[in-house]
Formats: sequence, structure tokens, C-alpha cells
Amino acid sequence: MQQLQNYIGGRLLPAASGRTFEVFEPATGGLLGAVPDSDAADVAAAVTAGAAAWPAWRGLTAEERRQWLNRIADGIEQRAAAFARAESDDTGKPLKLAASLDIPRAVANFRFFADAATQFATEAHAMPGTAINYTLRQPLGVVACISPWNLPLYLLSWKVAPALATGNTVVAKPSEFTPLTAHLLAQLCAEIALPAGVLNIVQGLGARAGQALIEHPAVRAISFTGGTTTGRAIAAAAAQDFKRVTLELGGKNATLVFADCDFDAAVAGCVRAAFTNQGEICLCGSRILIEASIYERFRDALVAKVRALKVGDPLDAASDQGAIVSQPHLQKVLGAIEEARRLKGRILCGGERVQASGRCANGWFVAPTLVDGLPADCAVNQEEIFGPVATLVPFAGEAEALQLANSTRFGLAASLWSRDVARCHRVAEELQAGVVWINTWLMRDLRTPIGGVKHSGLGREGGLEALRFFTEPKNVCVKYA
Ligand code: TXE
Repeated sequence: MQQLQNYIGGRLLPAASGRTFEVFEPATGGLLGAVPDSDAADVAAAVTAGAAAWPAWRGLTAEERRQWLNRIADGIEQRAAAFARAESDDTGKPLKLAASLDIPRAVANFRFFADAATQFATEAHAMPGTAINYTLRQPLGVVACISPWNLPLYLLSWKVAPALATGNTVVAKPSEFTPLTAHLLAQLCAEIALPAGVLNIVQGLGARAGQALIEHPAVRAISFTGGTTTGRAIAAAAAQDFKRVTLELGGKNATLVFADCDFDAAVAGCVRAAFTNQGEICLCGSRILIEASIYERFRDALVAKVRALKVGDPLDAASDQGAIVSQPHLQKVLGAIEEARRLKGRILCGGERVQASGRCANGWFVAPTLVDGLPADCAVNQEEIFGPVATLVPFAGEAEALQLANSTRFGLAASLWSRDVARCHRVAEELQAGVVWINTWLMRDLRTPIGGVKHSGLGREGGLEALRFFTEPKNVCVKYA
């Protein structure tokens, strides 16, 4: 059982109140650690530390900040095994996934934005013979980075790295369900003597520490990834002080499978999209839309592949799927399966808790579940489940596929599988989503914008979009003498 701490002004500290809450290991149900239950006083101390550190940090050259970010990346890389183990223990995800995806990606995020900020240029607008305008892009000040539990270090670093690289100082608030890797990051930053106050990590509950952070008047911007309901509350709070916000929220992403697809690749792609990380990725394809002419054959191939997925101890290299992140979330996922049954959906595979053995006997496991026979407009097909549950819906042609794909309030991502090039481009244009993958899923180039439309969010992260978000453009107009 670990005692976690906040990282404020370069020091590792308990919450000022001394209060803590407990965090549990999803795979065993056992106690993992005690976490500072931070409140407005801790947030205020962190913002003050960030404000004090800002003049010196913004005064560094981009190259000097690049070196600091690379030192953080080096440190994570050197301790990669410990970071991966902590991420797996905390989230329930397979250790092999944390080691191959989460931690390498966090390292890549720091390195990518370290370099990107040195390449960031601004525009000039000439008024020939009269004047020249040039745009300064200046850091904002103290910014808030609020991250969720599904990809804890990966998503935290996706925000913290561009914020720091562009010369802001940061107060980060990791999810209360998964505080471990942020704590390891804090220890690492203290060890490499990152200038005090440049990065502050305040652990705590959303409603207390998170709320205090978004309401703090000195916070200039909020980068948030999490649930849609929380995102709406954050947008409203941010409006009070006109804080800049980027919101990466929920999804109910469609995977469109056309009869002319590469059948085997599409089956494998659908399984990956639906069940990677127990389906706990906002980009997961949880609605699988299949052209009617291949429906039965595709469904049967899918069911066979999903049945073969091994659910169990995240530390076992043979496990494809680990545990669900928390007990409340387990109940939410099981509730969605119940609702599917109540609506007379057909459970094609899964549909229940998995009783693991040995050290995982009390873990929170759910069998990967496929359901069909549900109306497209029911809650199971409309609301984000964020677990290992996907629905199958047949469609008659391109128009109906698009209508179904666009028929939810969300619009984060979509993937489509077809060998007809013209169709791929045509459908991609019409999909209401911030990200479209064609004949692939979750293929990421860190330079590309990522984010959603409709209730899936506001603004974009990634590449230049992130550098723009964390800087204020200022036009300077110089009239010729
Ligand atoms: O997210 P929350 P939860 C979806 C998914 C899931 C649902 C709820 O459907 O079932 O959201 O998950 C902080 N002010 N996604 O409850 O609460 C909180 O402490 C400031 C989608 O875990 O949105 C945490 O750090 N901060 C998703 C972060 O917000 C607040 C990823 C996210 O928590 C706050 C996760 C407040 N008032 C869940 N309340 C995705 N899109 O990737 C909470 N927080």
C-alpha cells in the first residue's frame, strides 16, 4: 500500500488538510494506495507555484525547454517497466498493453512536443508599400490539464507536453481512479530537478480538486479529456472567466463494414477497435454496422474471434483483456448488458462477469460481449458504455450506413472498411466525426488533429493544434515610416 503525494512547487507533499482517499486494484479488488484528497487550498498553492515559475520558464529558449522535456522522456524510458506495471495495476489493463502502448506513447508525446515547439513558426501579413503585420504566439500562463483513467499517463502527457513546450506552466489533475503513474512522474520530475512550479500535480477528486482548479481565476486555459457530462460543466465554469478550453469527450463510434471489404482484415479490425483496453478508449468502435449481404457470415466470424479472446490476470502475457477500471464502472457496463437483454437484444457472446482465479478471484472482469437485434435508437446503441460491449447492426447500402453512423449525439471517430476507393473518400466526407480511419483503426500520427464534433467535444489536440491552443496569437502592425 503506497502513500501518494502531490507535487507542488517542486516538492512532494500530502494534501494540506491531511485527508486521503483509497484507490483499488481492479484485477484483485485489493487496496493499492492512499491518495491526497486535495482541495481548493492545494490547488491555490499549485497555481501560485505555477505563476511564480512562469516568468523564468517562458524566458527559456524553445531549445532549453526541449532539453527539459527530453530529460522527462529519458526518465520515463529508463523506468519504463515500473511505469508499465503501475499503469496496469491501477487500470486493470494487460501489462503487455501498458508496456507496448501507454508508456512508449507517453515518452513519444514528450519527445514529439519537445521538438515540435522548436519548429513552431508564426505568420506575417504584408501590406505592400505600407506596413507589415506579424503574429506573436505567446504562452498563456498557468494552464490546467485534467485527464481520465483509461490511458492515464498517455493522456496526461498528451496535454502536459505541449503546454510546457510552448512556455506555459501547468497544474495537472489526474483521475482519482488512476493516480499512480502521475505520482511516478512527479517523483521523476523532482529527481531531475525540473525547475520548481513548472509542473504541479494535484491528486484528488473531480468534484473537489478538479472543480477548484477549473474555477481558479488565475488558470488561463483548461485542457480536459473525460466524460461528456463533466465536459459540459467545465465549459460552463470556464465561461465565467473566458478561459480557453479544449474538451475531448465521449464517443459512440461506428465501424462501417461494406461487403467489398477485405473480409479477414475487417473482422480483425472490428475486434481490435471494439475490445482494445477492455473497450475503455474513447475512440473504440462500439457500433459495428455491417452490410446486409455479408451480415451472417461476418457476424459469425466476429463472434468466433471474440470468443477466443482471453480475459484474465493483466500480468499474464496470455491475457488479451484485463479488468474493468472501477467497481462503479463495472456496474455501469453490466447495467448496459442488462438493458440490452431487457430490450430483447441477442447476446451473441459474453454477456456476463468473468470469475477469474488465484489472485484475481475478486477482480472486476467482464467477458467481451457482442449483441445484435437491438433498435438503432435504443440507449445501448446511443449512449457510451466505455467497456467491452459492442453492438452489431445490419445496413442495406451506403446511404443507410451513413444515416446509422451519424445518428447519435456523439461524433468522435469512425472507421470504415471497403476496397472501393471512391466510396471510402465519399463516406469519409459525410461522416460526422473528428477522426475517420479507412481500413484501419487507431493508426496515429502525432502531427494530426484529434477531437470530436457534436457532444464529443470542442477544439482539437495534437500537432500544431495543441501548440496553437496553448499560445495566444497577438498581431503586431508596423507602419512603414
Ligand atoms: O469521467 P470524468 P469518469 C466517459 C465514459 C465514462 C464516463 C465517466 O463514458 O463512463 O465518461 O467517467 C475530473 N471539475 N469517459 O467519471 O468524471 C476527474 O477527476 C474538474 C470518456 O471517470 O469526466 C478526472 O480527472 N474536473 C473518456 C477527469 O475529470 C473534474 C475518458 C475525467 O473524469 C470534475 C473517461 C469537475 N467538476 C471517461 N469532475 C474519454 N473521452 O476518453 C470530474 N473531473
